[in-house]
Amino acid sequence: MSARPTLLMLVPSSWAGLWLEHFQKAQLNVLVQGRDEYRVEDIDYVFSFRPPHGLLKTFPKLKTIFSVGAGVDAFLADPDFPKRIPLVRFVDPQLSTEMAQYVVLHVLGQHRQQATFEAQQKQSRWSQMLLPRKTADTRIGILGLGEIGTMAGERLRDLGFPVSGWSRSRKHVRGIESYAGEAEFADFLAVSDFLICLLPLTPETHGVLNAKTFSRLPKGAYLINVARGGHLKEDDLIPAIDSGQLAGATLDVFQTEPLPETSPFWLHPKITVTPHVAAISDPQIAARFVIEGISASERGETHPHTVNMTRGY
Ligand code: NDP
Ligand code: OXD
Repeated sequence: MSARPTLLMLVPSSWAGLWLEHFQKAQLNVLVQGRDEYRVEDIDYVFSFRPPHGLLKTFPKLKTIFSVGAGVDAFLADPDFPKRIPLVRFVDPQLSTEMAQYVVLHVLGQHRQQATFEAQQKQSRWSQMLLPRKTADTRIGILGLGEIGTMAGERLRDLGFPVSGWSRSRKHVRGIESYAGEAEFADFLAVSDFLICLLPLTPETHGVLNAKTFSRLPKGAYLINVARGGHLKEDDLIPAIDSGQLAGATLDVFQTEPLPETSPFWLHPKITVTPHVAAISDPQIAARFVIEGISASERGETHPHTVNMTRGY
């Protein structure tokens, strides 16, 4: 029996090749689900994104589970998820930077009416009549002021937007107004001309983007959902846009992914769809994160990004 810990990669087979080379120098036995034979009792660590339900509970000696992504809802949706095993989520400044870029891109695109100018260009039309709303009057509301929400808020703050954030606990971030808990939710929505969802998906946040939430926003607010499809009550979105309560939406995540061809979101003129690409975990960085996490676990340390099973994030 080898003294090296054994790591099982539980990812789609098309992904495995992207990751394997980054584990080559690590003192680990690395196995790939679907490619390698193994005994369940030999698996010490797993890293995965959307593991098949029921599988993780079959490894009797598992020490830690690593999530390839920042969001861990797909793990906790498994009714048999072994909650006694530490689940470590991926936290990475590069991932947060790319998420913040996505948010800034879509806020600025809407704020500066880019779609209208592109349409005018197609008609060879020169019109300077579309002045943007004042930046200082365009209020940004970020649902979830965690690793990613804070960075996105800071970037928008630095561009001159007034920024607020809603979280469970009170935050103290320079230039960002903090709203905390259910009691302050309505006040937060009332000052959000852009509503940007960066919450984890938990039973408490499921469906938070719904008709009632939209009705509490200033008329003509713009929605960006970059967190999880389960946050949005999809049937409530188009009526809110068509009534003018929302000016439109940018969606990177959906209840069903890939987004079905029949979804009305694809062709709605005021909805921008991207295929869950706001940020993609970098295999080299994530492999290093897992290797260092395994070393810490072998030393008996608790990882700082261990998911709190009671909160679900
Ligand atoms: P964090 O855990 O760092 O932040 C979560 C934030 O949400 C915290 O501020 C937390 O409050 C707040 N929150 C959680 N539950 C509630 C609640 N019930 N009421 C109020 N506030 C709540 O997460 P990250 O910033 O790292 O990631 C956020 C999400 O972004 C991920 O879960 C994932 O779903 C999504 N994501 C999407 C990607 C994409 O490509 N589209 C890529 C990466 C992430 P508090 O601080 O008080 O605990
Ligand atoms: C993540 C994601 O959670 O890519 O990191 O969605």
